[in-house]
Amino acid sequence: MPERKEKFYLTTPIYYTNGLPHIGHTYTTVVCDTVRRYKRMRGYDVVMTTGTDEHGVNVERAAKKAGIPESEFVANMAEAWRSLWDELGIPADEFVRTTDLNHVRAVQWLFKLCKENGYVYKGHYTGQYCIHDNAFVNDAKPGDNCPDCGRPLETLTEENYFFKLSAFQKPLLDFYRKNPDFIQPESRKNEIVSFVEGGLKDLSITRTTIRWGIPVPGEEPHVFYVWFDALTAYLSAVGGPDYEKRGMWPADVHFVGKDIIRFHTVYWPAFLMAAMLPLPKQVWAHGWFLMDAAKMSKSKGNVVLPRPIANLLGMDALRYFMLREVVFGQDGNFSYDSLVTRYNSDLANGLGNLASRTAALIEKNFAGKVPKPAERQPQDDALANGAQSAIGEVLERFDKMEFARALEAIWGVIAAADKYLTTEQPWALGASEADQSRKGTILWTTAELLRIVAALAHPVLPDSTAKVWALLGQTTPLDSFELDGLRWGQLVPGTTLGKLQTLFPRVDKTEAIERIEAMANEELSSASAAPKPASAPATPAAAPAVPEKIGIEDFAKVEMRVGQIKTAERIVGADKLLKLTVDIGTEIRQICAGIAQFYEPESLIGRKVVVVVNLAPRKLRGVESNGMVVAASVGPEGRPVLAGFLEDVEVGARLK
Ligand code: ME8
Repeated sequence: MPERKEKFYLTTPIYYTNGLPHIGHTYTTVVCDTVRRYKRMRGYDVVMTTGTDEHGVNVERAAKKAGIPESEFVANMAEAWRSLWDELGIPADEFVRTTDLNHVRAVQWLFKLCKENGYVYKGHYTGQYCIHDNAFVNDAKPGDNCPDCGRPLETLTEENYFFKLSAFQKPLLDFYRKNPDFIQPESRKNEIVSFVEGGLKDLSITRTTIRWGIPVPGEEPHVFYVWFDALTAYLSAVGGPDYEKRGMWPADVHFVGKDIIRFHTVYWPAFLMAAMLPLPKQVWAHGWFLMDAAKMSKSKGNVVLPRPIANLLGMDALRYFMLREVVFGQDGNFSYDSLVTRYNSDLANGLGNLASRTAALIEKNFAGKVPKPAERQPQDDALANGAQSAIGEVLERFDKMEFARALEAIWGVIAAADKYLTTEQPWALGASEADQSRKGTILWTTAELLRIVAALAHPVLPDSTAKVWALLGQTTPLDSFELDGLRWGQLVPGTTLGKLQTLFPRVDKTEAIERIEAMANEELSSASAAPKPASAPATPAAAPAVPEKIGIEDFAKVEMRVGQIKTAERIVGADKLLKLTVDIGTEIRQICAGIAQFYEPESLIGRKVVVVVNLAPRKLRGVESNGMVVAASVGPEGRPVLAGFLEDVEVGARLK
């Protein structure tokens, strides 16, 4: 049996759906994709997860504003995120939506484990609440106004489930000590360690004032609150309760921005410890891309969109810029000016020019076939040695997530080759045998160097390096090429070159910036004009839109009575339906109800329910149903919860 490759599981954050992706989100996803490609080239079995965080009050509000049900709103947004990642060539292997049923089950399972192990209890949460927006405002003080609508806040107390985060201070500190690489970069680790040393308060993990969330089983109206729900997505993407079968958990690295490091390095390991599940190996928190020293945000109107840049300069240019310009872990400034400057200098004049010069010279002098190197001179060896030692350095830099340094080393090799060509001047050599042979050595050397550059830079520049690879007549796919086998000297003389294509056409800076900005403005204005992304498919609504108003006479047409369930049984071949007999005071009715997945038949006997008694009879799966038992449809999965009464009521009483 072939040995199983070593696994590597990495994730981006699970992004919020109340906005569309900008280059900040693109940055994390590009980093993750780069590491995925790199690890694949090092022989790992890699899975990358991204996804959308779709619950909470912000989504409730955004959906309301768009005039569509939440389920439809998030389906459209998730589709917009997913299709943008596809378009940009950075799709995840697993795209998890927090409204996916698998995820809902995983969150409920994690909660159950934490509760069984004694780390969850019921308590009360008091906070500043906006009646108008139906939401608590974090960090507000009594007397504050709502930051969203400006109305006065009220102090409100609600029942919540709490997670005993306070019990994890010591276990977390021990864990950080035993796993010194868990939090990266080092500077962030110190910050987290002092935060935890300062003491941890228990954490409210459910809400009763939010409707759009994952229900806490048997505890409605409790729904899970933000982080307990979202963080679990990393686990639900690779099997949830069945994670052992897939063999990917624990994650090898979670890539996040510094804004959410605390949730990933304090809450998340604590939840997992409480559930006695394996902990992720590393959390890497990078810095922010800033615009004029401010964090990008839609409300500030300073967002940069990835699509216009990718359309004009190519996605490789954006990837290169993001990873080269900023030291990974630190903040960096984004400007179109430096983007286009780097594009022209490093890509058009650097890699692009070296590839086209080399290919054109081989084409002209050796009929498009890689020449054979002859006797080497010291300058050839110097170039070869430089490229060979760059291999080791670049791999080490990638291993440490030092992307800018890795690229610097690769571009150092490119610059050396440029210099070499300029000094050796193969174009000035004549047609004599000695000159031809020297020319062959020079051009083989630069072509071999290009092959090494293409392989090393592939994780960052997947499209253009694949073109260089094909240009050099290499037939094995570059993305499965094993970097461990990369050595100087493997380019086979006589290999036929592929077709020369311009990799990075030079652009005029002012014109390029104008065009990118014009495309971005167009995209931003069409996104704000149409809340639904054009490409998104319509999805069935789980929650109804606000219905038209009706008069009392219409309501009076519906006759509802108190009924009592006498018998309940499953229907063969219909796994959602139960066949009930219900006493409605005047008679016993047979009624089918779509509640089989959530109620055990025995538990229903004797229960008093609300029955619509004047519905026309109909057949469900061949069984006659004469009436309807009323239930609420709860949460994203539309879980039925039977309506009932707190006081004892007489069977047959009419509801008015
Ligand atoms: O926080 N520069 O989602 P989110 C760099 N749903 N990276 C940036 C950035 C910027 N200017 N802006 C955003 C959430 N990012 C939660 C996460 S995870 C279980 C739940 C990136 O849509 C960066 O990775 O607000 C940051 O942490 C993330 O987007 C925040 O994404």
